Amino acid sequence: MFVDQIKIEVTGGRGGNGMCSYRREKYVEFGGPWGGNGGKGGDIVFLGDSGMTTLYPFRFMRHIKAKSGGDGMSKGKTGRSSDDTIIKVPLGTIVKYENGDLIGEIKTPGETLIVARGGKGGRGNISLSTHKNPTPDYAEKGDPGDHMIIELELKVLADVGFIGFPSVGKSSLVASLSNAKTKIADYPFTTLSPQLGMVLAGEETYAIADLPGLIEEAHLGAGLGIQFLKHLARCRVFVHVIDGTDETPLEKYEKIRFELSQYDPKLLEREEVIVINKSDMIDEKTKKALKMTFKKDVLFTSAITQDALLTLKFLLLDKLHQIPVTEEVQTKKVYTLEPLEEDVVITKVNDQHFKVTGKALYELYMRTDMSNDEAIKRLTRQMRALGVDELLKKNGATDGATVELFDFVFEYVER
Ligand SMILES: Nc1nc2c(ncn2[C@@H]2O[C@H](COP(=O)(O)OP(=O)(O)OP(=O)(O)O)[C@@H](O)[C@H]2O)c(=O)[nH]1
Ligand SMILES: [Mg+2]
Repeated sequence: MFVDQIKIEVTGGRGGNGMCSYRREKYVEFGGPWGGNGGKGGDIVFLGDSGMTTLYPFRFMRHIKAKSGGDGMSKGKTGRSSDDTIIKVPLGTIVKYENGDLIGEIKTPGETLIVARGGKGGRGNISLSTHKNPTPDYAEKGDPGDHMIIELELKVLADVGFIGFPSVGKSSLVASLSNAKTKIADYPFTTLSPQLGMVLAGEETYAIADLPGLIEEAHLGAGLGIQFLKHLARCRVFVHVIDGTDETPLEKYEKIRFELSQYDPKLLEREEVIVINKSDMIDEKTKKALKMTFKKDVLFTSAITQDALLTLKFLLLDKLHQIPVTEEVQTKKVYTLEPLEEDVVITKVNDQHFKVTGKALYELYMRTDMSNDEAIKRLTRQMRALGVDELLKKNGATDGATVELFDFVFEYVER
């Protein structure tokens, strides 16, 4: 079993900004606030898809961003809420935060998991009007969506295993078909342990395994032995690679089959594709003779000229479609989640210099249009309500102390 892992950045959609506008109509005597709320930003949602077996497609999407909500409009109209961004993932995908804590796991087809939430829309000045301030001069900005790096992990079983004598070109074929970085050389036993590669065939993916070479009496320990054949146990299809320049290809084929049977006779029943490689080195007459010898379908390939590799790729996909995946028992693991971040956190930089951060403050700050004095005044009131002034005082702040609120700096005023 191999572990396919990938890190990606996700950003939920930003909420739309609230609108600040006033009603001005010919026959309406008193104008009033008229600005609507912003719409919600889209979520990023993972959806379990039984047709996928690898995380390979994620290599092409390093950063997933959901759509922003629409801004609020005049006449009290709410901005449009954004559609969620739905991303298909294979069953068994485990999603974690960067620190390793679990976000969730997708186990069944159609199961969904929100991995980044879109931000709430900001309120327009209609919603913000109160008894005390019936015509607010400001509106809220939309909240930013969740933004983080997440890790996807999938325990991958190879769908296809490449077997054959040493130096027939197994690694060369696997490297040409997939993203595997497997060692290729002209001496036997170049590949010492199974290597996994992900194949992208159209919009689908599957996993292939490059295996070490087998030789006669491998079951008695010759060469690298046969223990690595345990990796073949769950492969749904084998590609049996033969060197086209070999003098005794059929004998070699049967020798490999014998070694397989020594590991487990059931392996002989597995669906297989016979590939005669190094086709660039043999002429038509030899090909005809080889076809006659094998009396079965064979595919001539070349890792050098890439001959028939596309055919092989889709032939394997076709076979995989016909053979169902057997249920894999997932090992359970217990995760602990990090405690939620505090609402207000005060850090003392020096005697009269403080930094204020925290979850609730961050939300308020991001909602505030810092270019609007009225909006800033409101933020100041909200901060007081959260106990920020009190906490600063407790930490020794006196009139004129510097307070950093994210990227905004102000002076502390004692009350
Ligand atoms: N001419 C030609 N040479 C090839 C082809 N495929 C592989 N070779 C060469 O054959 C040699 C062995 O290739 P590998 O891919 O390492 O063979 P392998 O089957 O993985 O060998 P082991 O890992 O030792 O079992 C290398 O020198 C390759 O360049 C082919 O299609 N045509
Ligand atoms: Mg190899």
